[in-house]
Amino acid sequence: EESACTMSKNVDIESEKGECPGIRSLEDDISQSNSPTLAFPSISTSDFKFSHEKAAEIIVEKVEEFVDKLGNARLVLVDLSRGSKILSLAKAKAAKKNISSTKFFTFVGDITKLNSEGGLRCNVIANAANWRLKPGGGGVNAAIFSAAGPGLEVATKQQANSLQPGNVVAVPLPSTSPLFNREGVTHVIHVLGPNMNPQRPNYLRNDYDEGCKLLRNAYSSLFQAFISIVE
Ligand code: AR6
Repeated sequence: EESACTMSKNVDIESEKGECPGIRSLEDDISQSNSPTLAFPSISTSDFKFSHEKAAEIIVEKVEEFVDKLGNARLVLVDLSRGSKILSLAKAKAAKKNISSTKFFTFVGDITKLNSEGGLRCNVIANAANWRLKPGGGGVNAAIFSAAGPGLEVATKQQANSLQPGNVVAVPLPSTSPLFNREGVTHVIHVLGPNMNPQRPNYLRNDYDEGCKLLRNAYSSLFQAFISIVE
């Protein structure tokens, strides 16, 4: 018979493995909670080549700023691999600031399969979008548009045709979308982050004063949009 230990979910929070024979673990509480939850990828740190260190600092600064406005809602930073540098940086910085791990935690998994594969229900997910709000292009944007089906592009178009760096647009998902049905996602919030990749539009030429300002704006707008959806 499989023990609770081997069945534990891949929650990237401080694990309570030592208490594994217990009936409920912190991991179970977090996965099974019905609290409104925003899952978000680290904006700009892959294709857009933004500094991981600076991005982690800004993520945790913004989480700290919004944590008291969340009510019973939660913020979850997601990335694909256990070795994710951005997850470990953010986790360490959040711990230093004593941010409650029930309000903010990191999670390893595909943001389009959090419920079905990770057992983590998130009613809102954020997308690291491109300025045209178009499907494809790789990264989390391609994954979200593909998993959501064509309904996301249609619903996005009804809200906006393009996005400026630092801005977001919240899109209600049609109930026919597989992301809605399978994963329980009701909204996708597109975020356009600052770009440090010379091959992409709005290249900031390593101007981190401007870049950090835009990334702060992006997370403020994202967390505010999430709060507006759930309150
Ligand atoms: N689930 C969770 N996290 C993911 C997934 C996934 N399925 N896929 C990637 N990540 P990126 P950016 C993480 O490159 O840097 C696109 O082409 C990834 O490891 O998706 O803001 C758009 O069209 C990283 O931590 O976004 C834009 O043109 C984070 O998501 C451009 O890339 C963001 O990586 C945006 O670049």
